[in-house]
Amino acid sequence: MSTTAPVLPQVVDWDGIDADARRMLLRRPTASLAAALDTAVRRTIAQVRADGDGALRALTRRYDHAELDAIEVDAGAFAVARAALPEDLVAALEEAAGRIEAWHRAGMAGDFEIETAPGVRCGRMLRGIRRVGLYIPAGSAPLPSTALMLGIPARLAGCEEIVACTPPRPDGSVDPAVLAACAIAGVRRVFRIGGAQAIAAMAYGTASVPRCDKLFGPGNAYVTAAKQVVAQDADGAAIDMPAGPSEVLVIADAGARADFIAADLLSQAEHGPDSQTIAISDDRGLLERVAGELGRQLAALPRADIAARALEASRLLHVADLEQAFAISNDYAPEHLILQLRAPEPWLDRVRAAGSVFCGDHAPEALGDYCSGTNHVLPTAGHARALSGVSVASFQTAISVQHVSAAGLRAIGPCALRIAQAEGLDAHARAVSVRLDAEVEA
Ligand code: HSO
Ligand code: ZN
Repeated sequence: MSTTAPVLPQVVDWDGIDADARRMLLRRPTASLAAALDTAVRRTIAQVRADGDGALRALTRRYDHAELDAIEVDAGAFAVARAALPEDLVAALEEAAGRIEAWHRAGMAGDFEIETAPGVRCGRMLRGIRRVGLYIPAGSAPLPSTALMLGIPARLAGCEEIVACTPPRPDGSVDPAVLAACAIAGVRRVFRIGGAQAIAAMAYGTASVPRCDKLFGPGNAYVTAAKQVVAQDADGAAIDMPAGPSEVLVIADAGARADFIAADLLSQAEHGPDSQTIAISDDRGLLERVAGELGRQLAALPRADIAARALEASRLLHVADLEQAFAISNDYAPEHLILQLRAPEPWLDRVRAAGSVFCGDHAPEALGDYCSGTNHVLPTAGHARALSGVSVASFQTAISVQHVSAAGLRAIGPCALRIAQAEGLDAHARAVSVRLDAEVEA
């Protein structure tokens, strides 16, 4: 733990500062990739494309200090990992998996077909993306919960091949809880590689690692940069979303508890020094008590060092009323939004942009991180303005399909002819008229 006293956030009066100061207060760490990072990641990707498994072994030696024999985890290792875990942890992972599956299943879209004109039936067929690659972080903290959050919707989507990559420990093994979670989620192929090299392996394939069509999951700056690089390459892979440092924004009324709010901010702050934590309230006294609680609770945390660095960018904003709080939140578009309000439900209509919302005093973000049922892979960095969290749909494509009878062609063909004429696309018009004419002759 660091010896210097942590810098705790001060309460800021939103109405007392101008637009520039407001923008500065809510600015996230630069989303643009540092040039050096980009160069390093491109070099790693090139190395994996050129040397395949050999490059994976060399890079794992360099970055994870592990000597790999087989890159893939042995099929027998899943049962061994599970047996090595405390029973109550296995039970908790299984319990969480049950709720995560129930929620994701309830949200699944379906196929449909309607008759858009007599003799014209148009439908949609959902298909699981054939080969998907999941990244399970294991840097400062292995995250078995992420294996559940990615593996379960992938399985429900009907993906043919689901593979996962996770960095090995120095002895070459994978965290047993991550392996057990993979097994519970239905992910049976796990590779002991991390970082940009894992993303490169899944995007382009090597002798050991199958090439994937879409890559999912959070990761450090290198993983995130690598995902963006492969997503821009037509020969690479699609990605779920640009992942960034985790964020939470709490809106609290005068009846909220300062210790609950501080605990929620700290649960996000302990993820990493660049985590973003904001609390907004119309009660200045409450926010001042939150600042005090942050200092008190921080001291007791094993990861106080990390959390203290994140708190340097924490904001406690005093607003005139809750309307203003929701306006700020919608502009910021937080990954997680916690409403510590006496009556949160009527306010839900005001929420225009957020990854996941937690209603009331009894809904800490940590429940959504693990086991309420919702997904914890969510849009950060303001992307919640236009993107959604991972769901079954993230692992599927929707294929449209149409059936047209001769009567259907007669019914809608003239419409196509008229528009083709306006666009000056004669071959389009002919593709219709040649059939209409054949109908007449027949
Ligand atoms: N809060 C993280 C998810 C997570 N928390 C995993 C604990 N484990 C990003 O939403
Ligand atoms: Zn978390």
